[in-house]
Amino acid sequence: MAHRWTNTLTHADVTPREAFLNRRQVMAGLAGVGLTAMAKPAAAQDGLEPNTWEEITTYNNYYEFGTGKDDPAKYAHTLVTEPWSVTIDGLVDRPGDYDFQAILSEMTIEERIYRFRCVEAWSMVIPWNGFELADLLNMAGVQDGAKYVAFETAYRPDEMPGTRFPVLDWPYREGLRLDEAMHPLTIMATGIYDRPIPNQNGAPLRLVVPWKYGFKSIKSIVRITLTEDEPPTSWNMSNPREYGFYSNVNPNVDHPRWSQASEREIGGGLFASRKPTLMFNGYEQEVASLYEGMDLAKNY
Ligand SMILES: Nc1nc2c(c(=O)[nH]1)N[C@H]1C(S)=C(S)[C@@H](COP(=O)(O)O)O[C@H]1N2
Ligand SMILES: [Mo]
Repeated sequence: MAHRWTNTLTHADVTPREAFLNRRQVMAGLAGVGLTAMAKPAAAQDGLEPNTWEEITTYNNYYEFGTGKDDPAKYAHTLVTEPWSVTIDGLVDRPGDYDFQAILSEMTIEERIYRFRCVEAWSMVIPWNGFELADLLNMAGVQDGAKYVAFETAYRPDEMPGTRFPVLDWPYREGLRLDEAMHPLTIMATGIYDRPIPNQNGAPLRLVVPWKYGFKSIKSIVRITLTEDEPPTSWNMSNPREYGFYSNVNPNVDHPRWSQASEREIGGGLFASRKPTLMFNGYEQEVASLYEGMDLAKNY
């Protein structure tokens, strides 16, 4: 899909970001020619300036490879991502082990440029490639009683040096309410800047929920389970007072140890001023209705 356009570029040595920006210009030029194949998902994505490939792939949180921001880029290459399969089980019509390549062949890969806001109050803009989680769940067939979706990251101590330390209760686990999981903004990312997603960013497939704090966007997923009850999640288990199940980005609900009203933009430079954090990370129009009638300070 998107690769075709990238391949029309003639410079061999541009960075992924330059190639990407060039391609977007090409796309803009083609807009009136009837080539409408490019996905145009969230209206909110227009006007966002993506971070560089370098920034996105060297400043990471992936505790299975260490707690330093530069640890994942240094150590995550040891993770073996081929072959890869994802177990989909629980309340589904077609439970089983789904091969990653087989999944890909069924899915439509789109580009989604999303804001990404870590609970630690830094942020980036990332041009993901991926497919809607809803399409994958529908492939497995969600049963009536399902209310939540639980996710698990691979747990391979031999390939993940950070898991030798009890920083979290491994494997890393996350979860969503079913309506959050089925929302069209929720994607499984398989690429960045039209390249396969690097290991440090969660290869070969990771969740991206752009209106929630980054820790909800679980990496290198090996299992997806449809459940009736709210599943246990890693950060909530480790510190329930600081990290709730919902973890929607909210400038009005502070973390017990710091303000969430503003954020530091990665790549903004040492003296850049902090930017105000937006309700639901700027996706309020799209997702606020999911939480109607809920006290967001209690359901943090
Ligand atoms: N398995 C796993 N997934 C994870 C994490 C992790 O440590 N392990 N860190 C989370 C946190 S805190 C953030 S901010 C994002 C970081 O994603 P990035 O490194 O691609 O920016 O991944 C999330 N997913
Ligand atoms: Mo985070």
